[in-house]
Amino acid sequence: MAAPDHTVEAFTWQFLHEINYGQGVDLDRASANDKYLALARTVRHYLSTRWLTALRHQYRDQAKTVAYLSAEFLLGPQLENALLATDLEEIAAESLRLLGVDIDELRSVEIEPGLGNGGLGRLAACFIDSLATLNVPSIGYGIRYEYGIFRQTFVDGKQVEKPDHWLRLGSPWEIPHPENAVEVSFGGRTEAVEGSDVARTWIPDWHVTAVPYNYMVPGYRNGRVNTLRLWSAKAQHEFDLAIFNAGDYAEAVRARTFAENISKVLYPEDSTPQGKELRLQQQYFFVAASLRDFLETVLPDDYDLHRLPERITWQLNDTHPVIAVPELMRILVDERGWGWDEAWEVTQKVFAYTCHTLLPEALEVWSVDLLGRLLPRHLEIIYRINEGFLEELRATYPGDELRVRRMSIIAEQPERSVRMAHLATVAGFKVNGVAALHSELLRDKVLNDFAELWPDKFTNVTNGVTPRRFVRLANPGLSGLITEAIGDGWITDLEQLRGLEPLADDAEFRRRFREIKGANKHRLARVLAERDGLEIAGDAMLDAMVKRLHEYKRQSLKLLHIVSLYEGITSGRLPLESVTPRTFVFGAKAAPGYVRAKETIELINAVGATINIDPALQGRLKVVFPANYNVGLAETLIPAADLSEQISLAGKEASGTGNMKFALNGALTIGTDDGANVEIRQLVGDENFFLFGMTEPEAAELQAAGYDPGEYYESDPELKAALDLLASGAFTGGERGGAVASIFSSLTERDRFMALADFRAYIDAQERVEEAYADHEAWSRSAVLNVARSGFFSSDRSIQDYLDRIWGAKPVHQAD
Ligand code: 26Q
Repeated sequence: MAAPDHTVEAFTWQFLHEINYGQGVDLDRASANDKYLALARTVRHYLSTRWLTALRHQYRDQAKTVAYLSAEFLLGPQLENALLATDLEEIAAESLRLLGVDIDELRSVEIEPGLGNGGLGRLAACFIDSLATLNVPSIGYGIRYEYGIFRQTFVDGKQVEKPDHWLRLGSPWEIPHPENAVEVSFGGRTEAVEGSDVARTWIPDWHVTAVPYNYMVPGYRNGRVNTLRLWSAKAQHEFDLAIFNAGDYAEAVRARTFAENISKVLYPEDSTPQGKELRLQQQYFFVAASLRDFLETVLPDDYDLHRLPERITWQLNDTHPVIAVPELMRILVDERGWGWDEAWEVTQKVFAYTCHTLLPEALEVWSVDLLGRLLPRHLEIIYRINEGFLEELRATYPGDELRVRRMSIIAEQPERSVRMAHLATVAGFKVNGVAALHSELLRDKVLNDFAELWPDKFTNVTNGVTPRRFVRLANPGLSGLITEAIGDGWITDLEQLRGLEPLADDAEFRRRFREIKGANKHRLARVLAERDGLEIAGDAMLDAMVKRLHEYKRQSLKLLHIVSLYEGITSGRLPLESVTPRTFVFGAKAAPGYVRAKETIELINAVGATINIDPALQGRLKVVFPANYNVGLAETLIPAADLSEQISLAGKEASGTGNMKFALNGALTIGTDDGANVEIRQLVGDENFFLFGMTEPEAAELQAAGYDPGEYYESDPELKAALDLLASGAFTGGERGGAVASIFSSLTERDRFMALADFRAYIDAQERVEEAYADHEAWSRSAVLNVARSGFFSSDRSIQDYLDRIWGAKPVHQAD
């Protein structure tokens, strides 16, 4: 079937068809949601033919496929991206205008799928966009959480979480395929198989059905539509029926709920995983379903699995899907009757592992107890893999039992458990970090023993972001200006932004750049007024810190800067006129159980509430913290920013990707030498970046020598004044306990992230910012150069690096 024509008439016909027959209403009685769903389905029609072609090719061709296994895909709003990819923006606008439908109203109806926590999930979404745009045969596999990341609200300035029932009005972007459902099993025991010393029979004691929901992933105007397949858990009919027949109705319903709980909700922690059983169920659930799907649905029936490495790489997005390793071994050894060595050889050639952290507490570990109860056969296989691995280690390092213990997949302390990062590193044919510094630290610190053993296994792929969503869609003004100057090739070849460099010296270009920035600020002001009832000035410097709330990211250091400015002005140390008018914007969700993070939010809101109404400031400083920062808000906020805050303690932020989005939209970065900041600074140049703070080796040294925050507190009068003002209850109506006392003592007593040690350098850097900002022309020159020199941070480049260094897959330009 052919797609509808790219004409206003064909589009309109399709849209009205969807209104009448899809939604079953007349246009003049249609609700905004009716119209939104009809519009979405209309766009879907244009993609379907291409999608079917891609699916057919995937089955027929022998091309190598990349399967991106990720527990999170933080997709964000879909409508605009689909319109952009299909080149239907103008046609849709004209069609709806003629019909008298307000397209902006429809946009505001869309509820974004928030199926991720932050960086890692959003990266997965950028990567599938780039894979499609680069024409790489690929599938994303993940979980269709019924509830995504919680909706954040503030009550008296404190975070209160609300469930994100994003599917309540239905999603037009997914297509369920119950006929392709697969069974996933859990629990039970294992038994010896007669005549085999490696295979065992797993006799599980409960099962769930995994139902795939397909999402279209359109490439940018290249006719390719890839698939994102998200799994939803459904109770097996027989399961409850048996209990039901036994007469226990309540138990039958409970059992159904139990099974369907698996895909119910996204875990809102993005570090310090809690080792919860349900989380492990989720991991095995989506991985087992995905492997089976690929082996049985995507591959031809008679496919010789010895040749699997020619057909697939399973990319493990962090350790969350690493249970795929023993699962593949189980399929080959137990189900297909392969020998151990032959199965291990193939297994070691199909998995590659991306690590996204440096924090030891973020490395996943599962207690043997729990794993053995839920997946007894997998635990046996992990033990067996470890046996072979330790044998190899003892042969390589005779007598070095300390090393063997350090490297073992099984930890003995504090309880016997499986180290998922070790399993991933042993099984993966490649291990990569997500920025140059991060990969170095992985190699030299976190996974150093492994890098010594297998130096060639380790590599770097610096993260990137999709220019379609984060420049072209988010910043139409800047996109237009760029295209006018250098054509529109940059949208798929971001290095072309280099062509803007000479225009940094062109006064007229800079003027237009500033005009766009100003318009973006006014757009943000409108959105914040409507969305959050917040008021910001349209012309102040916009200083943004948006990211998950975590101590290592140091939102509290940003807060100290604000308090210090306020203290300076109110004490007379800083003349009011000398302070640049600024709007500080925060966006951050705290994990619901992370008390200190929640206290930091409370304090930011308290400081904001005080500063925003203090007449002594005459409106020069403003602090806003819109609740529920998400992809949609990011798209309005980032293009409006002048200053991007990337102030983590050096050696803690693996990469950061928000930093890239800001630079690409012409914000200057104030940042530490951490994660991808390092590469941003190298590319944009020191003159166009505000670097401050300890380097990673300096931070490590200070940590080792014994960091004493008291020293900084006592020796820097401005720091002391700011902290004392905070502690005095000046922002909390005289209240000195609670969040105030807690954050004060966490900063001044023992702070793993040494915020006070970088305070002075940070304040000095902020003074350099103010000076630089005062010269509008020089500032906009720097901003333009940030744009021109950030083309490297396209996720297209990241994916090309994965193709070259890890996957060995190639783009396939498909004919119909
Ligand atoms: C694991 C087990 C149980 C529950 C939750 C989790 C879990 C979930 C999400 C652990 C970690 C995450 C997310 C981590 C993350 O987003 N890391 C970020 O990844 C980005 C993309 O590579 C980097 O840019 C950031 O530096 C890194 O912090």
